[in-house]
Amino acid sequence: MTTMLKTTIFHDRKVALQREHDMLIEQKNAPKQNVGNGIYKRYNNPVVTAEHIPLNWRFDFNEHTNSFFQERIGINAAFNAGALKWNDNYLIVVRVEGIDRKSFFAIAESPNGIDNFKFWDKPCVIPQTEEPDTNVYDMRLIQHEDGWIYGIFCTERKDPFAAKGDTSTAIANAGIVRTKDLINWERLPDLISRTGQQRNVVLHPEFVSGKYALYTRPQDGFIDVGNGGGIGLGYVQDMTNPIVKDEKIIFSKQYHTIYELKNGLGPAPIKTSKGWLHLAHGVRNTAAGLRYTLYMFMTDLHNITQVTHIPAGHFMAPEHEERIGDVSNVLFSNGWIEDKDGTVFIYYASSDTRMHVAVSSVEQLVDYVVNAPQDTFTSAGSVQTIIKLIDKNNNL
Ligand code: M1P
Repeated sequence: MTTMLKTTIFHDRKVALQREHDMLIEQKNAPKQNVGNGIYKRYNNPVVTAEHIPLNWRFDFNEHTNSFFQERIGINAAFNAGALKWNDNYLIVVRVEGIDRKSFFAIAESPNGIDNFKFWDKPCVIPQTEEPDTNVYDMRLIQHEDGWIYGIFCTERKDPFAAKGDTSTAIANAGIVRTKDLINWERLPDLISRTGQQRNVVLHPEFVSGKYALYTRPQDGFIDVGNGGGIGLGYVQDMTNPIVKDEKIIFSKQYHTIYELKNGLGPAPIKTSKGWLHLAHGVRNTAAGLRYTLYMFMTDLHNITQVTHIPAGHFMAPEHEERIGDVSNVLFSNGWIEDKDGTVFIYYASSDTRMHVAVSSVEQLVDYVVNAPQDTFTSAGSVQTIIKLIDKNNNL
């Protein structure tokens, strides 16, 4: 191929890709046109996908070393993001997964929370502990009343006791970083708890009796939670020496529910006058594999171990294109933002592939959590719940 032809390819591809990328980032998002359930509004477009990753993270822009303007570093997915309002903008710390299977964190920022998410210049550099992480993912960002912003994420390493030839068994634990500027991250020791593994660990935003309160998800194995599981709560005296004490399960997995197999907390809870609003995911097994849906519950304002309200079933389940991806039939959320006016931006990922937003308000969410009926755990009970509503409506 002649040098001139190569130059044409390089320039044509570069211009076309840049145009395509700009159009994607600048695309306006709008709420779905259906009437919906009155609890939240989904939006038409995903807010962040693998294609949103800046071109200069993926392409070598030097014509001499990349004459075909080929993609040098592939990105597989952008999902499971923590979220935070920052200088009037909406930030999500995205789990970006390369085609090499390694996940890392990168911050994307939007002026309105629903579109125009642009990644910061570079991915986050997370310092290592003495035992380096093999893979990191699912960061929860928590603005704690102690003045720090904490990032609690899953750190995954190969199981040192895996049998010879077993190249997949891993151990999951909670890694902890803190920052004041979201650029410089201080790595603290990994969580020390009594259980074998931990994932979905979240810091409560306020002190509880002078201690840090951590929501946990103890598990026996890497995928299976085993006999334990559930959403736990334990206390840490000092985040620089994070030993969880008095870990107790406050929300167990339960037979014949959407959290039958396992569950885990999503973002840090939102404080309301009625109690703490929680968003979590529940997992059940089906003939088609695991199904992850989102559900909500509320805990007492003064006793955060006390679950006060649990609407039956899921709050959000994967629908339409959300159902398909790398790990299909999964919705997962570890980030939401409450605005001063009470608007709540719920950032959720579908099928371990892309990020979406749904918009609600504290008032709508509290109304839902407090007034939607609880699970009766039997079909006959569900029928009675429906008949009660029909009768109530008939008596109007
Ligand atoms: O693949 C679905 C999810 O599986 C895990 O969540 P959990 O520990 O609750 O089963 C995590 O790996 C999560 O990142 C992933 O989205």
